[in-house]
Amino acid sequence: MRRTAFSIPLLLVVAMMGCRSSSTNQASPSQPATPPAPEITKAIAVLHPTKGHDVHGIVTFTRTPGGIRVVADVQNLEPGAHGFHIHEYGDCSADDGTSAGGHFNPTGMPHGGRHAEKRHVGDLGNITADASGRARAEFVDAHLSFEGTTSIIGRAVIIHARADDLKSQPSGAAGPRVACGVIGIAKP
Ligand SMILES: [Cu+2]
Ligand SMILES: [Zn+2]
Repeated sequence: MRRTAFSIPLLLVVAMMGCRSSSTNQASPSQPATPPAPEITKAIAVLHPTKGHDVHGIVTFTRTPGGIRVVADVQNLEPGAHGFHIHEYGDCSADDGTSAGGHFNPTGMPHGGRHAEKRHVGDLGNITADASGRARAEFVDAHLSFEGTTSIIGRAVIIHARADDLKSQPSGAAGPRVACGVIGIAKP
């Protein structure tokens, strides 16, 4: 009698401990600590002038099936072509914009035009300002992305004083930087 009364609760405790430890073991590898990041569908860079310039603009980046659609609207430029690139660092703190570093080049390629076989990911060619100093451009680029090593999020858009010749190394001889804007995540 006494022996039976003692052994039943003991068995229950052992069984419960077994349950608890096995459920803990199953939970930790299958459940991530944080939920997955939502997919980014749109990004934006608000361009501010570097010291001594008055260039302003907005560049939006939108995910499409064929790549990232780039829409640029820039004002107060000298009429003509201006180098238009994504630079490595999203840092526009320097007066001359040099804090943004060189062209964004995660694939180790030479500088080129937007349609060149070999180019920096950040090589978007030129935008051309009309007589009023306004430049507008729209195109889809398959080299840009919002994730992985070629992600442009957190990098910078730079507009140059002169045209990118699409061949000079390492940056197309486009001259000083007249505007800079950090690429951030936008509301879809
Ligand atoms: Cu540049
Ligand atoms: Zn380049």
